[in-house]
Amino acid sequence: MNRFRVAFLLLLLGLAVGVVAPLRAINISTNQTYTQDFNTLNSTGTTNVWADNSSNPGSIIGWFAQAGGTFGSNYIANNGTLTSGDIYSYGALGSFNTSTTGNLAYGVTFTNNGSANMQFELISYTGEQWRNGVANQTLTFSYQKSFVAITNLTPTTDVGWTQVPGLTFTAPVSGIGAQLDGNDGNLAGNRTAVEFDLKANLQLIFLQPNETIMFRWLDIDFLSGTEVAMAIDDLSITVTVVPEPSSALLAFGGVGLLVARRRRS
Ligand SMILES: [Ca+2]
Ligand SMILES: [Ca+2]
Ligand SMILES: [Ca+2]
Repeated sequence: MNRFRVAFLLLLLGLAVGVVAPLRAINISTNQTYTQDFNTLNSTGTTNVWADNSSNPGSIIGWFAQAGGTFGSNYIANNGTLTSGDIYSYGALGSFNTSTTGNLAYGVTFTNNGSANMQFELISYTGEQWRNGVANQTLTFSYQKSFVAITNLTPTTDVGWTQVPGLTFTAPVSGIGAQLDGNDGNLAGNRTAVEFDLKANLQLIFLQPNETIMFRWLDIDFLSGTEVAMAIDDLSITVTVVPEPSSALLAFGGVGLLVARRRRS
């Protein structure tokens, strides 16, 4: 049996027992800015099928949405007037908690499929509020890294997640009086530009070759009050290859070598 046939059989065996690495969604290996405007989410309907990390129409590759309770794997396209607990499309990716859904979370994964370390430098998005409620409700931003695929947003816990407070969105409007009509989250007073320069703040997030990261937005089920509907839109994530420190050292060493040679000559 030649080597190729052995390799092929091993691949088949791997597929059969599920040991071949699962699909990892968004690969990064070069300097790039990932953007997402969520405009491919369905804009009508209350039973739109949500599939994690899927290219199905109405879902988005690399994106996950999960509930601490249940949301039925459907999402609702709406303008803030509905109060069913669910994942929502407001032209943005959002959520509204009830006791049935419990906490809701959504997030996006990236995998470093290159040979160099990568660093996340800048993350920005627009936080939109599509329904009013009690004050100070947030979409809490955090991340988790692993050398195996991350598919679980674990909406009921912060264990294993590292928060980046500068990227948490706090709903800008409070006041239950306006509750009945919903908000237009695209209006200036109902949205907040959230941006955090990880590089300038010396909080670069590194990703080693073959390592995966999940960025998570968590919407807590606010048990003792009236829920706010929040969403994220116009996300931008800038990632670059970590500069090789050795190249600077090599250049320095080269200069040293040159000096030594000149002295000798
Ligand atoms: Ca949008
Ligand atoms: Ca929007
Ligand atoms: Ca909430």
